[in-house]
Amino acid sequence: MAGFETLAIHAGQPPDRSTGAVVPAIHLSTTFAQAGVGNHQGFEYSRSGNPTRSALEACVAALEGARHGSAFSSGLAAEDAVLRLLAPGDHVVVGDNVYGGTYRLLAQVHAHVGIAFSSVRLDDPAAVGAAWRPETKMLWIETPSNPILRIANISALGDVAHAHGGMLVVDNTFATPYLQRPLALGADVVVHSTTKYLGGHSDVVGGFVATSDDVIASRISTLQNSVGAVPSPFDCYLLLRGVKTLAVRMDRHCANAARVADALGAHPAVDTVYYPGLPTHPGHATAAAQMRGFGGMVSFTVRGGEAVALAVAAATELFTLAESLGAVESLIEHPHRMTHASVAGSPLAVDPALLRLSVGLEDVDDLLADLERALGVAGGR
Ligand code: P1T
Repeated sequence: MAGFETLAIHAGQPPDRSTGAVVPAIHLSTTFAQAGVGNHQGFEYSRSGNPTRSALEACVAALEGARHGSAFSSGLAAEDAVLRLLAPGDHVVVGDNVYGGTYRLLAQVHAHVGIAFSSVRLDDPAAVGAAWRPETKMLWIETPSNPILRIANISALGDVAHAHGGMLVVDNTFATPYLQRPLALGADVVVHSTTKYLGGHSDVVGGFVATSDDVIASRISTLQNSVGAVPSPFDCYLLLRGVKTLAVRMDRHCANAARVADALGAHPAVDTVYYPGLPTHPGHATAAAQMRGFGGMVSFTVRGGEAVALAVAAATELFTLAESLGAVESLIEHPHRMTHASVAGSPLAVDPALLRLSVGLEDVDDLLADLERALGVAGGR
């Protein structure tokens, strides 16, 4: 099988047979001519299937080592499709550190149709087994997790889920398939917010579901067509373009993030640094075993609590204060009030002194200078 970088550039997108174009066309057509009823060239109507989307689906599925992939209009739309695999009365065990929107989808949407959930720390597989109920069908994890970069052992948790007859879903948004391939480690389904590293340029919102299970894949594709949360052809083109450089971007994200994590760890205004590449991180050994690199996300708490955290977030200049992550430009955000506002008061609540960085691809010395200055301005020392 071809290597990752080769697949990222070529999978699902051979040169166009009729024109020789090396870049997939943006097929805007909503419908496709049929020579006779049911006699078509693989496409009928663009919600059900579109050539630009098919190229993206083949490409990202190949990167995840999956037999099937379905693209969605956002990460949450992809998650929603996966949760719709469940029926009223079913139960989900979810990691106790996940994106706020994932919690909101469970608590405010799927709970209302009878899907119960409970959260558990993932670092002890026995505790996850203990949280399993007779009606539990799914274990949902993020690793590294949003926002404090906890690491879960994918293969151990796959074993727990399978021993109970359930499925393991891994949100691979933070790692990307370049750094981690959950299906090869025993996961049943991978979900992505492609808005993040796969797009990589903060200009497209999207989601993805990858699986090698034919039954799950067929159900997801029925949901994709029946519910209709599909990405536009232009969004698919932007994602195909972004994915081509994923490997080189991730290498630099990892290198820059490691430098930032080291600098923060040595800074007197910083309390705790969360980065799985640090040997002191409790998940470091697991991350080193199941990931190719430690990723571009770094979180930290500041001494002085929320007020100092808000001041630092307002004081950085290169790190733009904004939600989202995974693109070329560096971002800073305050999870308690921003991305994780919906988990306030729940067992998933995050520390108000926490700041999250998406370390981008700028000159790392400029990034370090920006943080140093902001931590000083904010009166952290
Ligand atoms: O925003 P959307 O494309 O719908 O993806 C949702 C989502 C799913 N999974 C993870 C791990 C995520 O981080 C997200 C979105 N997260 C942010 C917008 C954020 O700033 O954390």
